Amino acid sequence: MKRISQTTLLLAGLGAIAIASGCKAGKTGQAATDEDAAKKVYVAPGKHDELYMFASGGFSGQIAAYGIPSGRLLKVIPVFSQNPENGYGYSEETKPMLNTSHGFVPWDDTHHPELSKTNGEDDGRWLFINGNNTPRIARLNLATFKTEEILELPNVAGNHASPFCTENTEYIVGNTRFSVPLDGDKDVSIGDFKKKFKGAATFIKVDKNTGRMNIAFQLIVPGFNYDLAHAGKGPSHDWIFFTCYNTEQANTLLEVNASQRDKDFIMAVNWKKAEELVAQGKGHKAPAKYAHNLYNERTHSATSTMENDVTMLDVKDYPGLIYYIPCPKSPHGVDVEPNGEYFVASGKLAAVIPVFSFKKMLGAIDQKQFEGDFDGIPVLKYNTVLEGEVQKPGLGPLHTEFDGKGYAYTSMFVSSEIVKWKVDTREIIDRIPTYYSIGHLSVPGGDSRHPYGKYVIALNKITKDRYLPTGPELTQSAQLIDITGNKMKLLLDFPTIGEPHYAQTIPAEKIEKNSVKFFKLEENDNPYAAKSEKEARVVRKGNRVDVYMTAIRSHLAPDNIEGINQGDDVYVHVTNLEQDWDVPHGFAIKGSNNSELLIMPGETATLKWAPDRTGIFPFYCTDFCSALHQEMSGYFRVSPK
Ligand code: CUK
Ligand code: CUA
Repeated sequence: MKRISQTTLLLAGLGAIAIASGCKAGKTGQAATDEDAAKKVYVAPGKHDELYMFASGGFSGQIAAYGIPSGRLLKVIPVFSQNPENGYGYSEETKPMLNTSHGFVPWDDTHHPELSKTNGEDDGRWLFINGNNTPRIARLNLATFKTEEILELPNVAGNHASPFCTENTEYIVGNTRFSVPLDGDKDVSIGDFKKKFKGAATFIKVDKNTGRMNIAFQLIVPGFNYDLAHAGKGPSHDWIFFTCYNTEQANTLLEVNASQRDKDFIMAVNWKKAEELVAQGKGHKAPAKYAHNLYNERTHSATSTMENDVTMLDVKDYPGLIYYIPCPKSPHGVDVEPNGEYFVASGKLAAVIPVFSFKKMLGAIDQKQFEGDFDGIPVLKYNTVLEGEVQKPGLGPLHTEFDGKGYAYTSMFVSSEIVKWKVDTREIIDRIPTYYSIGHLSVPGGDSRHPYGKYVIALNKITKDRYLPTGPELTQSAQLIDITGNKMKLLLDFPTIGEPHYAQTIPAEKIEKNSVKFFKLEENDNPYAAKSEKEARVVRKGNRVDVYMTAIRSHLAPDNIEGINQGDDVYVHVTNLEQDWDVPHGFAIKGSNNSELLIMPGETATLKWAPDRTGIFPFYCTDFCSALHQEMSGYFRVSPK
């Protein structure tokens, strides 16, 4: 008890010191001279950035795409949150994307973007991202920068250890941050945590061609707090590693209850073996209610399906499926180096960074080097799996990425710095302060088999004095650091949206080459599409009115609409007839309680409107699309019932 409260004080104190001393250094910056740094981040007008960085929008629920090295924000891609800017989650076509077993949930908390991989390399096809709160995983298509699929996870609360993918995107995983009783087990006392609360390591099969996700199986694992994960590669291809804390299984995470043990665990899962067991028909179907939402790029609309069960394997019944590896105090990140031999965990309350050997792990399993078991699951001896420790790395190690040249970069939350160390000798080479309180960091391709390297991007939690003040809430921020030399050099600060927990960064050419410029009108299968002005019309059925509207520079058709009554439900289906790049049209109606629509060329989108009073209601195009943009408007006349 005494020891613990001292730890708490120590950490709190050191955090304050780090921020205070950072403030001083922050005024001047350091390392690279301003001129050198400016040259390295300057992207001349009309020129493109070298890389895309996809950063989580944190509690905005979205993803943001930035150009690197300039740090310019290119696009906010709506994922889990409604986005009035383009009608995502407001249009009739996209509302089903936000459906869950709890109904319509138009917000979430995103943490970890994950690029799809082929042979362990980022392939630029899809980007996955977790919804932490109402547990979901989304898949974005990087040809269109649209969210195409959202899958809810049953039996899980706080989908944090997610969505990390295996080497060929065979699976992406999720797991529970807050252990809860399984969905079939309702109304359980919170005091029954140890007996009834479980983790559910979720394996989602990804279709090679379409990217479509389906839950293949869930592993019932002990009720800990599962934090992060990373899949093996090369020799460790068949395995995936999860960190977990609160191995005390306390139902309150006060340090006195949940951080007592000297070590928590890394959970090593042999997913190949689990896959084989499921193929043999092992496991059981368990009741589970979860939504699966799919966007169709031909109809430009989403459908939502509710699923009823899931295949579960209780790991207790299948020896050899998982092992626990002790890991110093409350491990957070777990990262696998490019060769797939070493894996690194970062205990945020730990004084060292342990580096484990996959070969040694297999050896220890072979020779049954167990220090005991947890609920029947073998716990390997720390020293039999350990390759070595990075000594005195700093305070609060969180996450590690790799440059492919034998170096690792670890973020230090409490001492606000990045530490560069050599993977094979675990010797510290360099350190650089970050402003302030870094969470994740991103080296382009830094979790792949062949990192691109060149930069590390610090994703920070606090900005204090780095920018002009904007009231009590300041921007979140990222920092671009050059890693081409021996010493890291700070090049640029740039603001981000929401909290940029993690980002993945990829050479631009991998995305650019697939980029879709517009949707083909002849391929538009939306049932409400009007493919020429001749098809523009108004159709009434009872109190439902469907307006089939077209938009083309510089005309909305029809543009004078009478015969609407108060109490009608009006569905305005706007088809953008343009067949050219970068010509969206917008659509908004006075007093509508939905947002606007922003319709891409060749696309159809629908705004539902229930006029609340009689009168004349103008509508107009909201996107300045041509010299005659102001002419793209019209009137509704709403008459009494
Ligand atoms: S987390 Cu934010 S610093 Cu949600 Cu991956 Cu580690
Ligand atoms: Cu169309 Cu402005």
